[in-house]
Amino acid sequence: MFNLVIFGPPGSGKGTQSEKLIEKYRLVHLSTGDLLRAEIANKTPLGIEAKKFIDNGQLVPDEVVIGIIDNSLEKNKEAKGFLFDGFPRTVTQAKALDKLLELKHTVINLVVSLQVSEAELVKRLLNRGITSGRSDDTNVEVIRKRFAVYEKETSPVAEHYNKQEKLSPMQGGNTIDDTFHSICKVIENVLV
Ligand code: B4P
Repeated sequence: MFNLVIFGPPGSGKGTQSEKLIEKYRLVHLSTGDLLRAEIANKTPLGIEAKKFIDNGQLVPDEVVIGIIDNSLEKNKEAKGFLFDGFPRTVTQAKALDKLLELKHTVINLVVSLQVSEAELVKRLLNRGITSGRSDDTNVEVIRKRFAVYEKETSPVAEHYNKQEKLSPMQGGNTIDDTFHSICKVIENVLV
């Protein structure tokens, strides 16, 4: 089994690269952002609650997203591997993921951390906001709040995986294809 985490600030290209990586490596894509947006679109009680946090630039509570990931792992028992996109976003989530994978006798093999300048991130998110209709991408204040939350709550997750010698920092400010090729090179090194 090969399990990959794609990590980085909002707009760093996690979702974009994940689409390409799942096709190439046949991994099951678990994006907590997508799963939460599906709950919102279906107006489930969980979605209605999550929307308040997302629209305000905050993280959805740990127990909610950990529950979503637990369910998704159960639903995909035959998977050859998973690509975790946008999860874990806190050290609590990272520790919970380690435990869930241990129960399945597997581990995270690699964490790709995309590094992009803040100016480029703002540009990308506002651009996406024009076409996606995503309410968290249209307001600069909400975008800045997401960066602040990332610094405080999410960036320590990198150290969690650094200690496990699984972290691979990578330039994410290049073109989509160049970034994809760099990620593939690192994956091939881990797979041999
Ligand atoms: P997510 O859905 O995870 O999204 P994101 O961080 O905003 O964006 P991503 O990095 O995937 O960017 P993308 O590739 O699309 O999170 C949304 C919200 O959900 C969070 O703020 C939070 O509230 C909640 N949430 C999700 N997971 C959670 C968790 N685990 N715990 C708690 N809360 C959680 O790229 C962005 C744009 O850039 C796109 O338009 C793309 O086309 C463009 N782009 C990408 N790569 C490019 C490149 N190389 N060059 C030029 N443009 C590029």
